[in-house]
Amino acid sequence: MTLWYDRPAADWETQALPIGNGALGATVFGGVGGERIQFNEKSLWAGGPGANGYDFGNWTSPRPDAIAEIRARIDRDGAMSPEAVAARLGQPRSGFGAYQTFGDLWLDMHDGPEFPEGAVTGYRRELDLREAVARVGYTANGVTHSREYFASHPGNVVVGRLSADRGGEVSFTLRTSSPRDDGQVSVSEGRLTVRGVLADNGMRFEAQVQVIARGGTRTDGTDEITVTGADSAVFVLSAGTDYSDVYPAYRTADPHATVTGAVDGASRRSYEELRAEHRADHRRLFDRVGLDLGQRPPAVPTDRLRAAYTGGASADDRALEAMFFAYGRYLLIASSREGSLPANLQGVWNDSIDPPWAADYHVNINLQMNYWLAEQTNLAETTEPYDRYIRSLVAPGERTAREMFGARGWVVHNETNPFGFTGVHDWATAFWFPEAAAWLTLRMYDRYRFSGDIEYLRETAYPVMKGAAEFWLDTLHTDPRDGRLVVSPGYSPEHGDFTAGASMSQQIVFQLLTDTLETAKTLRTDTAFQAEVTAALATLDPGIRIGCWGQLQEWKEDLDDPGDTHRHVSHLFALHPGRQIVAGTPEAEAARISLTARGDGGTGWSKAWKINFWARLLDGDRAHRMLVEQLGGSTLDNLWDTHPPFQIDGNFGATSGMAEMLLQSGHGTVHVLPALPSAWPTGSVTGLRARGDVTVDVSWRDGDADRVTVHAGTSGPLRVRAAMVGGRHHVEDERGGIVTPRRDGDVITIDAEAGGSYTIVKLAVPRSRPPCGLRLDETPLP
Ligand code: FUC
Repeated sequence: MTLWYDRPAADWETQALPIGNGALGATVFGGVGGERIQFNEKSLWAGGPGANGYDFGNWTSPRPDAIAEIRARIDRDGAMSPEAVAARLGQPRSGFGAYQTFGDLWLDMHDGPEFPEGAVTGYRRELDLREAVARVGYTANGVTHSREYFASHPGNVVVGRLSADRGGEVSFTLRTSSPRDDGQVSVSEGRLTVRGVLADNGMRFEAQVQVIARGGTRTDGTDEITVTGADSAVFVLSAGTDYSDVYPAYRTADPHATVTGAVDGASRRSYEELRAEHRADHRRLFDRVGLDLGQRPPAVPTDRLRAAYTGGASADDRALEAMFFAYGRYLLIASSREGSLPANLQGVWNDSIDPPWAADYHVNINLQMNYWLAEQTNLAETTEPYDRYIRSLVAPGERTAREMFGARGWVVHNETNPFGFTGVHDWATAFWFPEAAAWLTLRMYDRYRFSGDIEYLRETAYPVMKGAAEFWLDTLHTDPRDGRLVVSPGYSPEHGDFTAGASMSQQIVFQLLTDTLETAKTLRTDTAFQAEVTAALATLDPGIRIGCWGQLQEWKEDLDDPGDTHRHVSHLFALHPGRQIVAGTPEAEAARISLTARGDGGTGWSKAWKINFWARLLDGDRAHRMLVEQLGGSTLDNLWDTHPPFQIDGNFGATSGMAEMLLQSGHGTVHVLPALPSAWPTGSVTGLRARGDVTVDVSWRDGDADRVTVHAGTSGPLRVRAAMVGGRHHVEDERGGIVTPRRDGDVITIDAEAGGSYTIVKLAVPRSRPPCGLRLDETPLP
């Protein structure tokens, strides 16, 4: 579980190695003559309050009838071009801002040779996923140098240590730089401080780095710190801003005290202590899941492993796949921890002041995809920033709902920022997606389905879901063609014309109203509201239609072009992440036809989504083929997903897809190995989570499970589907007692007790024996 390379990174995007603790991120280059550590703090954003012209994307001039007019025109003409709609409903985007790099930390090595020209041997740069540590090691002039870096969540610091196998050999100068040049640098007592204000929006920021040398001398310069002849040296970095996620000001206290506290606290402790605490914190999450696909530690560096990858039968190919799966989990832990913003388009890593798509929160697929893996791969804690962020969108989103739509509830459109941008702009094919709020809340209900946590459902999920549902109760439109309730104007993400009742719009609203109604019933609350939702559901168009070439229609009209390979496959929302379409039904067959026509190409996230789709269609080999496409064509040397450029959703979506191949649980049954590809004949996985508060361990051989353990978190009937269940098997509890489940084909139902573990063991088919009383050699000849 280690990415490794035999040379330093020359390029940030494709080669630098990421560490992070949710709020802080850093990328390590591992140069020999000089180290570069680019770093981030996730709230350092231009834009928002204080930025020129920012008004949350709300219309700057009132347009009382604009949406009604567009609706009427769509009713009359059937469709409208995105450009025509944007001209009426859009407006130039101002003050949206962009995620900012904090800067770079440079360690200029004294007299260190350059690589590869200098006499350097044994160079290795690595990222150990299990320890969450990046390391650099090499030998130069007879001295072996080692560096280690990690980002501690408990300490809120990035920590680095430089050491050598001979005393007095650690000598370097530490300095910082930033592409903005808006920070004032000062140095005192081995601490370098960068402090400033973003010109764009007045946001205050501060970073501090404390340098602690063991042996040798430390010299403070005006804007740098020099260590000479030390045995080893440690630096501790923390950073912060005065951002707060509270509408409308989005500002809190100056970051100085928090940053000082974090650096003081960590500086008082030993490196070993900090590292042990970090290790325990990371492994508490990371170690919950283990995947064995028959891999062995590869003998070649990770860039060559990836270049040689074909998805064939080699142990190296399995190693890359297992590493990629683990990397998705690693990246989520590193970019989404309690107390900070959720993972953005680049997680937490960004080296630019003008990153692609502002490294923002796109909510027509991307932010949602970032969290698909969280529950399944046993990282529920990483969703705290997501929940908090979605809740923070409600206040600005209520204003947008009221002002633009005259509706209750809350709304957000195609993409947003940390400052409650819930309105619109005017890029014709990517500005209108009011379904985003609904889609975002569905993950919260799903969290309840995984955990069964009713407190969470009541306090956190339901209020947000209810607001999203109220918005649609007020905004749905009666289609004059058939009297059904539809979303209008509606836009299937980034594709085609504006119409009424696009499939994805309908499917999302259907799922939202269904989940919200179920929740209100579960919580026994809001009877009048329940009646309103029930009435809407009775006339809502569910958005699932089979078209003239057998495809699932993307629009209410049968408009799909079989030659269209657009990257968004929005109309299959009901298959994944939705749950209206179930494998084996005519609608699933139509989804398969659509998916086949769309092809195996697309951007990184598009391929990742397709892994999930094929897994839900229970086609393991096709899912695996998409994984091959992803690793072969949309993955960089540092195993970051590339859209292109680098965009992290594809990492998270692919890990989710691999989990969906191994375990599904959408329909009241824990389905074990639902889409196992022939490329993974033998293996095991531990710790995956299923809905219904179940944790699952499976081992398989020759393409079939031979041992499945389900750990029940709550009492009640637990349905398990597995091919092995159709053959000879028995079920035992954690004490080895035999359990007698109810059987129905390849499904068994166990009456589980909370805390109980039940293991289904495949039994060998008995070989035919000679008749009783005869010894083998006496067997009569035929
Ligand atoms: C969506 C996609 C694009 C890109 C952007 C960040 O709008 O359609 O491909 O991923 O998000």
